[in-house]
Amino acid sequence: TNNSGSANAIPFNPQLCTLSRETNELVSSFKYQNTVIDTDPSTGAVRGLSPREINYNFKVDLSVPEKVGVLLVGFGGNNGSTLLASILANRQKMVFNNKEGPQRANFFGSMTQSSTMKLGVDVKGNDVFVPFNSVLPMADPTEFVVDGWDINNANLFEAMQRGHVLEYDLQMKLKSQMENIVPMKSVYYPDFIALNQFDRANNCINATQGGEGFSTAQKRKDLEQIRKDIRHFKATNKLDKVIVLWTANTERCVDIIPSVNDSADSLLKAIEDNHEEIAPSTIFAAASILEGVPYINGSPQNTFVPGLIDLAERHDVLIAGDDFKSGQTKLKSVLMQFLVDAGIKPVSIASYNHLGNNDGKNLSSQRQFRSKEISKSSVIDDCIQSNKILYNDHKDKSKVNHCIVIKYLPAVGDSKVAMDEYYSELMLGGHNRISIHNVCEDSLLAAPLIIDLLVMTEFFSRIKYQKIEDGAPPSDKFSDFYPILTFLSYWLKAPLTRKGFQPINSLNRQRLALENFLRLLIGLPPNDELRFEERLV
Ligand code: NAI
Ligand code: DG6
Repeated sequence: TNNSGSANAIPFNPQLCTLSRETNELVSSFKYQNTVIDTDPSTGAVRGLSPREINYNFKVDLSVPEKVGVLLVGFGGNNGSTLLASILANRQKMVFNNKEGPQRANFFGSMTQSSTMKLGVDVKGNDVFVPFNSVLPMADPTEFVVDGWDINNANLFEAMQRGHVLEYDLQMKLKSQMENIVPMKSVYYPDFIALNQFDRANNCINATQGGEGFSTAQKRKDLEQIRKDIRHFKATNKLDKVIVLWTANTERCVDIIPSVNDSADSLLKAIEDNHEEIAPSTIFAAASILEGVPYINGSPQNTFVPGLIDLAERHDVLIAGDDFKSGQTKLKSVLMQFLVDAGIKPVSIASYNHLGNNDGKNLSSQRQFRSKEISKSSVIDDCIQSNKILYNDHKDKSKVNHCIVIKYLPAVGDSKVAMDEYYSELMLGGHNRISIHNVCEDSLLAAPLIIDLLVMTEFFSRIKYQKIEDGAPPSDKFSDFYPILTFLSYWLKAPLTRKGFQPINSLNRQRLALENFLRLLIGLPPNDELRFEERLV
């Protein structure tokens, strides 16, 4: 009863799981239990409870594909070049020097590579933790085949140097491998990213002849070229799977217009018609979906308009977004939950950032900043909605005054400074002020998180489920996950969510869902922290 045949794999619970040696698939049974609450619509008072149980079978393909390909949009940016450098450095177990002496390559900051989760207790009742990625077989990111597109033609060594993220000695050790890699030509429609990026655009498939301008009149052709790039990448590298991830500049949001981007058909027609609300990110997302390749949006723009979601549903392709949740917002999604769950009432949160990298330069433009402001603001919504004692409609006190400021200060480079003040109401009119000052290389937070998004997307693409209806005969028909992969919300600021459902932003709730899902796949019950070994005699 070993889940992959490898030496360090965790055993599974044979009472709830069956391993097929023939197909190398693990099937687990799980009774999903929830409670349906009947509330009074006018007062919110609970009128009744009905426990609900649904039986599911989950099937995990335990064979990790040998070759997983990753295509980054914005490959030559700080995140893109840092990601490639981290994969190469870890693949070769590099040791490099900084002012503190020799440093070993690692993936600190990656939940899948560097965190553990509680599996159970030992015979004495003490907790036992195991590496997160040891519970079931997951792809090894050091084996990812990485390529991508950029509107700028700098090679990846130049891109890494330009980013000022990595230590000089590491850059030199990676030079010979990175200087031969040049991003593929990309799609540039100037209206979507800041005007201050214009000079960077020298590697574009839609450059006009002579090279001084950019055509926005051949969007269907641009789409076909990106589709061709994906197919070519897959074929030439003999890849089993490919994932596309947007880590290019933040775009302005698009307008959602009936008959333009509100359905899959209208969106495809709008591409054909070169509609002005078709952004480069729309082209990349549509190309990926049409090629059956998962697409992750690491930036805040609303790429996933209803038409794209419809397209993903139609082609049954995994999508996730929006905007990596790396530093300030990740902390906010913990602190907000801590305060509200403690019964303390945050009344204002002021979040300031200054940074000097190209991301900051792009965000110094109002329309691109607005995309970021929206995603950074939404992260407190679920906490506010969860507590009607603190946040109700009386005296217009249902909201937190929440402001987001981002300033571009070239001198600080990639070392982003984030300052936050949480001002909260305590009992009997008292107040509490928490101030946070957080400085680090932004891309050293983002790259490990990109690794996690890729590893988990590949993992979820190997899982299928079936719902067991009462009295129905056994069936071998299993379904894929619903395309919007909300299990990835842990890594995303403004989680894209299925229509009709509210996003979960609180980090601990997001992590709990991931841990419990891994547990049920090996036949273990959800982690409840009841600790009766200790608490009951
Ligand atoms: P960057 O500015 O260094 O890199 C972006 C790259 O995208 C540039 O090389 C640019 O030439 C390229 N680009 C722009 N438009 C493109 C297009 N249409 N096709 C292909 N390439 C294009 O930015 P960085 O720091 O790497 O961040 C990337 C994105 O990730 C930004 O949108 C940022 O807001 C987002 N993000 C970053 C986080 C972090 O912690 N670093 C966290 C959350 C989101
Ligand atoms: C400044 O806010 C620039 C942004 O791109 C952020 O650095 C990025 O979105 C990360 O934000 P956070 O809030 O997760 O640290």
